[in-house]
Amino acid sequence: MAKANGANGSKQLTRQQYLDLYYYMRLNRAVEDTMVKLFRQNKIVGGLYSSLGQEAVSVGTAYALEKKDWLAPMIRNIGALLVKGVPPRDVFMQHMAKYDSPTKGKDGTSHFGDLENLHIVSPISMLGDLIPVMTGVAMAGRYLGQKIVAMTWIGDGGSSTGVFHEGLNFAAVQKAPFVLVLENNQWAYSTPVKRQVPLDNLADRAKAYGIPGYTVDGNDVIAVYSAAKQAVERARRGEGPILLEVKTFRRMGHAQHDPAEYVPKEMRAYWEARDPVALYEKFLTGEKLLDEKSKKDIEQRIETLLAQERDFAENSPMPPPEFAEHGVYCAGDDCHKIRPRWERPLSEVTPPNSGVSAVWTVAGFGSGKASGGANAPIHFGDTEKTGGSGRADSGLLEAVAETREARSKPRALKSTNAKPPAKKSAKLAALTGKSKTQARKAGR
Ligand SMILES: Cc1ncc(C[n+]2csc(CCOP(=O)(O)OP(=O)(O)O)c2C)c(N)n1
Ligand SMILES: [Mg+2]
Repeated sequence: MAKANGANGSKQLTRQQYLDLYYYMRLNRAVEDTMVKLFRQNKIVGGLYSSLGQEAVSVGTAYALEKKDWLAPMIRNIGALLVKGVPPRDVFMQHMAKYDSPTKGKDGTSHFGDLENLHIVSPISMLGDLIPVMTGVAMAGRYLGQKIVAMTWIGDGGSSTGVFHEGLNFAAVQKAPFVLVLENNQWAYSTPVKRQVPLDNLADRAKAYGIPGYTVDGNDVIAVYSAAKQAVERARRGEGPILLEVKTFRRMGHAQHDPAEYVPKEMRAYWEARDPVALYEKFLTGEKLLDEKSKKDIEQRIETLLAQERDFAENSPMPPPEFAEHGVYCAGDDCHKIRPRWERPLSEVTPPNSGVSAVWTVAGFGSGKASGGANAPIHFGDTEKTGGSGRADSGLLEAVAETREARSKPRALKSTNAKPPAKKSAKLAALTGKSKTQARKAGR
C-alpha cells in the first residue's frame, strides 16, 4: 500500500505537514523522556508505559484524522493524543494524579478522554474492548450524519482476545467507518509474537471478516501516514473498516518495572538501528525539507513548551481528600452534559419518515398462540393444563413434577445417586415414547 521512506506518501504533504510530523514525533519522545525523569523522582503515581521506538505509529496514524474524527488511544499512543491536541501538561498531571488533570487525580495513568471537544474516548484496560466501543462511535457518527471516522489501536497480544474478533466482525458487517491499527511491536509482556500467533502478518486476520488488511513498516512515519490516510478516506467514503498492521518494536520493557532481558540482543540491535525519528530525519534532510536551523528551532520550541508544561504540572495540587467520594457514580446532568450532535434533519429519523413496514411477519406472534392458532407450547410451568395440544404437555409436566418431588425429598447420604421411582419413570416413558433410562434423564 505505502512504500518505505515516503516514496508514496511524499506527494500528498506540504513542507509544513512534513515538519509537523517531525515535530510531533520529537514531542512524543520528549514528553515520554520527561515522564521517565518524573518517574525516577517518584512523582509519577501510576504505571509508566513507554512507546520509545513506536512514535511513527501513533503520530503517523493520528495525523491522518480530521479534527471532527474520533480516536481512542491505548497505553502506547501518547503521540496520538498530542496530535489530536492534548496539551503535554494533561499527560504529565494525569500520570502524577494532580487535581488539574483531566480526571482530577482519580487515575494515575492514561485513562482519560475528551468527549466534548477533542473527541477522544478514554483507553479501556481490558484489551480489545475499544474495538466494539469505537465501532459503536463510528456507527453513531454515521447515524447522526456527521461523516466521521473512528480509530483505535490494538497490540499484537490484544489481537488474540475474543473481543478483537467479535468487534472487528461487527464493524465489518456494519461497514462502520472505523480504522483499526494493529501495533505489532513483537512482544506482549514477555511473549514474542511468534509464540502466540501462527501468522507472519497479523493483517491476515482481516481476511476472516472480509475487510482489507495491510501491513506497513511502522518505523517509517510516511508509510504509516500514507496507509492510514487511505484507510481513513476509504472509511469516510462508506466502504467499511480496515485493519492496518504496523510492524514495529517495543524498545523498553512492558512498563518501567520490566528490564526486558528476555529480548534477544540481535533483535534489539536490528530495531535500534531503525529508530523512527532518526530514519525520518534522514529522509527530511535528504529531501531538503529540514536543515540545521529548522531542526534547532523545533528542538527549542519543544524544550520551551515542555519546561512550561512540566512547571504547571508540578505546581498543580493533589486532589483534596474529600473529593474521593465525588464522581464515583454517574449522576446524569451533574456528571456529564453530552448530547448527540445531529448533522441530519431529525425528521429523517423520527416517525413517520423513520417508519419501516415489516417485511416478514409470524402469525400469532406475541399472542401466546402458535401460528396454527393453538396454544403455543412455551416453558415448563407456563403451559395451561387443559385443552387442545396442551393436554399431552400437561400430562408430561405432571409426571416431571412428581419425579422432581420424589427426587427432592431428603435422602440419606449413601443414596445421593438414587434414581426416581420406577413407577414415575414408566409414566414418563409412556408419555414421551422413550426408554426408562432416557425418561429418567428427561426428568432431571
Ligand atoms: C483482556 C486483557 N487481558 C490481559 C490484560 C493484561 N495486559 C495488559 S497489557 C498486556 C500485554 C499486551 O501486549 P500487546 O497487546 O502486544 O500490547 P503492547 O504492550 O505490546 O503494546 C496484558 C497481557 C489486559 N489488560 N486485558
Ligand atoms: Mg505487543
